[in-house]
Amino acid sequence: MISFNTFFKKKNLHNRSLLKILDNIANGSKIINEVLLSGDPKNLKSENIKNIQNEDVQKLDVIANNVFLDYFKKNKEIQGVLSEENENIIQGNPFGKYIVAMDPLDGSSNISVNIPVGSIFSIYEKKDASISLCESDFLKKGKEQKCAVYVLYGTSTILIIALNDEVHGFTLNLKEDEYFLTFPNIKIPEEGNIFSINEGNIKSVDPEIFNYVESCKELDQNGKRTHTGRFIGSLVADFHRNMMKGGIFIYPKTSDKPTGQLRLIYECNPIALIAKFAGSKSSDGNIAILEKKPKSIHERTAFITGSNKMVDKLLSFYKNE
Ligand code: AFP
Repeated sequence: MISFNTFFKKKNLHNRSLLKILDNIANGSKIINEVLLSGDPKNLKSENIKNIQNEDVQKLDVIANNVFLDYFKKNKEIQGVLSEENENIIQGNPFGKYIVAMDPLDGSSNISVNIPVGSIFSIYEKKDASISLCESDFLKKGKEQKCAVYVLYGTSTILIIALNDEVHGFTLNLKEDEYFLTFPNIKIPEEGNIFSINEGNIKSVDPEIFNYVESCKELDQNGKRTHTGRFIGSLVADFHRNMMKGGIFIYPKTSDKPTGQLRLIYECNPIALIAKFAGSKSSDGNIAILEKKPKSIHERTAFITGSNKMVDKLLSFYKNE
């Protein structure tokens, strides 16, 4: 078995600065995994609660945020962090070569019902490390990302990395307390039969999305279904299943969320980079996700990604209007 660190040595990845960040993410995720598996009932809450001393007990997204921030703040390679949990950017080492955007615990409303959650990371080079960090450093197109990572805390804990045009998956071995390469060189199947959308929103989405979803429900000549619908409500879990099996993930603009629900910089961009390096594409229905220039750090966007042929078919509905 090839361990996480051995893998990068074999790949001749001598970028020690980046390796340190990947190591932080791997180590942080081991702690989150332990907390999730600890069986402590207070960790199963989706909201902040009081303990018996009437003290505030942090909900898990805050715990996850603190775990990763603790690592990143000590890492001299990192000049700053943008997190879903913090309104403002967090300054790191003024001379750090990288900046990191993260959703430390995505899908956290699912924790109380024992459904998989994830952590998502987007890593950029800080072009001029000597110029002090500001919000605009995070307002970059997703195609400029150096590396993207997610961790999925599911039936096992896996870490997926997109780097140098490749995507690789590692599974956490609890006995060894180490990630090992289990899914080398992941490619998204060109075609799939899974569609993932929150159908509670279907009456307020673009007609193109509505029509595409209707097309997924068409039966074949034998009256059998052509597609299957799956929506967990944890982006990482929904995307991961579709990446491995073939499918499309859609979170469009809705009446509740007129600009979409998902965050561009630390949710959609890293997933879109992983999709790209795994051979596929992502769009908001109009423009490629990786080409979008964010205007604000917590910006939301509509998001479509998955198997090439499914994404192309959906986008063809927009072109035909
Ligand atoms: P939470 O982290 O607040 O649970 O949100 C999860 C999420 O951002 C993403 O993981 C899901 O795909 C999406 O929201 C689900 O949103 P809906 O509940 O509106 O379907």
